[in-house]
Amino acid sequence: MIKGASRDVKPSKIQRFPLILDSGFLILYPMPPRLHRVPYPGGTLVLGRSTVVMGVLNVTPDSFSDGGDWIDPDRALRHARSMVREGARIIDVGGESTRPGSRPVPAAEEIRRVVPVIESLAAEKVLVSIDTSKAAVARAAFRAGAKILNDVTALRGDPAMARAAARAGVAVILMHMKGRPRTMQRNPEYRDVVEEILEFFREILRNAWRAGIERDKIILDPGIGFGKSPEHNLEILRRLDEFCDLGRPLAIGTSRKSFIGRALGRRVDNRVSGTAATVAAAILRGADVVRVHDVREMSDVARMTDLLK
Ligand code: HH2
Repeated sequence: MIKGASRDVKPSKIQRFPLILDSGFLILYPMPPRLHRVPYPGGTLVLGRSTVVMGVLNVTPDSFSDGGDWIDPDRALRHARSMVREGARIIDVGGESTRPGSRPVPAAEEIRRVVPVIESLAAEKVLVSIDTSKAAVARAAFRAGAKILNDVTALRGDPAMARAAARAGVAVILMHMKGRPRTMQRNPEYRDVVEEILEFFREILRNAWRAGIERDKIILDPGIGFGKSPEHNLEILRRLDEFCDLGRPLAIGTSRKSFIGRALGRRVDNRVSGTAATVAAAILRGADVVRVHDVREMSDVARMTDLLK
C-alpha cells in the first residue's frame, strides 16, 4: 500500500491502482498482475506471468556486439539451440544490423541469411521472431516458420509490411525509433521522451488496427538506443510503467547497448552486469519480454526479479 498526499501521485499511477479517498489522502492498492494472451499462428504467448526472455540471433557480419559471430548457419543454429537450453522462449533472428550508422542490406541478401536458420529452428518447434523492416523478408520468414514480426520501424519502413503481417496472422512487436539508423544518433531531441513515445504508440496502434492487425497481437517496445541520448534511455527505463497504461504488453531491448557502456565506462564485451541492472529495473516497471544476448545470465535475472515483483 502506498500512502501520500494527492499532489504526490502521478496521473499514470492513479490509472493503474484502484484508490479510496481518505480525508485528503489517497490509499492505493496494487492491481493483480496484468495477463496478456498474444496469439500467433498455432499458439499463444501468455505474457505477464513470468518474463519472457527473447534471445538475439544476429545472422549478420556487422551487428554492434556480435557481428560476424553467427553468420555461418551451422554456428547460428548451435547458438540458437544453446540459448533455448539457457531459457530463451523466443529466438529473434535478424539479417540486417540496425546499429547507429548502419546501411540497409538488399532484401535478397537478408532472406539468404535468415531463411535457412528459421527453417531449421521452426522444424525444432522453436518460437522464432523475424527482426526485419522489409515486407519481402518478413513474408519469406513467415513461410519458413517465423510466428512473430519484430519491426523496428513499427510498420513504417515498408508500406507492404502491415498487410504482410495481417495476412500471416503473426504476433507483432512494434518499436519506436526517431529517425533512421544512419542518422538517428545525431543529437536526438524530445520535448518529453515518454510523452512523445506514448503519442507515437497510440498512432501506430490505430494504423495497425486499420491495416487489419488485431490489437491483441501487438507488443510495444520503446526502442532503447534508437534515436535517443543516454539520458533519454535512462528516463524511458525510469518511467517504463507509464507505457503500461496503453494496455499492451511491453518488450525492451537494453542488452549491451552503448548507454550502459557510457554509464559504466565498459566496452561492448563487458556490459553483462550493467545489462542485468537494466533488465531487472525494466521487469519491475512492467516489461513482459526482454530481448537479450546473454541468455543464461538474463534468464536468472528475470526469474529472480519475477519473484520480487
Ligand atoms: N534492438 C536492436 C535490434 N532489434 N528490436 C526490438 N524490438 N528492440 C530493440 O531494442 C532492438 C531490436 C539492436 O540490437 P542488436 O540486434 O544486437 O544489434 P544490431 O542492430 O547491430 O544487429
